[in-house]
Amino acid sequence: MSNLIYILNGPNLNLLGQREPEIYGAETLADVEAACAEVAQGFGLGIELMQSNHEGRLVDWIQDARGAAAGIIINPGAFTHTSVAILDALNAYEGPVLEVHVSNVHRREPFRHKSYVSLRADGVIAGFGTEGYALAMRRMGSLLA
Ligand code: CA2
Repeated sequence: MSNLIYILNGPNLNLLGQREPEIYGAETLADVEAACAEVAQGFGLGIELMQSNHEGRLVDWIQDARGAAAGIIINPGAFTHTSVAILDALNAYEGPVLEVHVSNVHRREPFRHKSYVSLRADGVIAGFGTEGYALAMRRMGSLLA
């Protein structure tokens, strides 16, 4: 099996560190990538971090993960709350799936309280800022050990 972890990010997360720092913090997706790569290395894992504003692209990457990635960490952005297609793709994936949200979605608008992806996720991190990705990476390492 591959030692690669896919870290998938949905719409607008390319803006991390550039807008709304009071909600999403000052770190960019490149900072997240560096932090996750460091944790992954300690577990003998590698990462591939991807971001798309397009639902179908995310579905394609989840399908690609079958046979190519040992686990998926995903922040689906706003698709968290709407996408049956992403849930279906994750349900067809055999490895561990961890869901990350930078903000505490449960303290925000009611429409953010529902996650389709949580129906499949093995664990969920929300409200730990961008540190949540590295924490999820650590958990992924122990799940795969
Ligand atoms: O808290 C999270 O990580 C979210 O997945 C982020 C989504 C939001 O729709 C979810 O409810 C919770 C939005 C991502 C927007 O990312 C931005 C980052 C910086 C500046 C503006 C938007």
